[in-house]
Amino acid sequence: MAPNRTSPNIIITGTPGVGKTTHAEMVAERTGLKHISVNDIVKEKECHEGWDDEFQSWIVDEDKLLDAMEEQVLQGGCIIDWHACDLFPKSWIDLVVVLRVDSTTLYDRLTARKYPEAKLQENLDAEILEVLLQEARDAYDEEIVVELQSNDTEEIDSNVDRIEAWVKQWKENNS
Ligand code: DAT
Repeated sequence: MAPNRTSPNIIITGTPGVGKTTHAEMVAERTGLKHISVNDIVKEKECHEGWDDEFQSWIVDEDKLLDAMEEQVLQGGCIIDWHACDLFPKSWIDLVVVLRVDSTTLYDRLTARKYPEAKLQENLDAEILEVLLQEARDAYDEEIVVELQSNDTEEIDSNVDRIEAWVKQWKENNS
């Protein structure tokens, strides 16, 4: 089924600290697609039911969030940067990139961010148990879900090259 858009929508997902924002910004710069930071939308458009103090994060109102994003995403050309993916309708999404990282590296990144203990542990467990990868595989067709490693800057470069090439191919196939 051909989507009604001339530029693809990509989700870049994974456990916090895995490198989503870093990748999304670089892919946006290379491809001209727009980086959509879902965290910023949740905050700015108040798509939440308050703040969870223990986990230091917003309690997201998913319906409100989807309403806030729909118009822009349906136009295509969005790189959606978030630590969850299964709320987005399948018809919105052309590629799901799940970034992965070794747990010791993730521990260092989240410690540097001064995550509280409960949140640090929850996220390390989620990465080890491949929660986001499973969520992506359960929610989307397997051929659009790609798992990429994000342990060092060389991997960032090769991931960004790969996503850029995919965008180019998608545009050729859908022009
Ligand atoms: P996220 O958006 O998934 O929370 P981020 O892009 O903010 O992650 O990255 C968290 C920190 O880790 C940031 O200081 C950049 C660094 N980082 C991310 N991916 C990396 C990689 N593949 N190699 C080296 N550093 C990386």
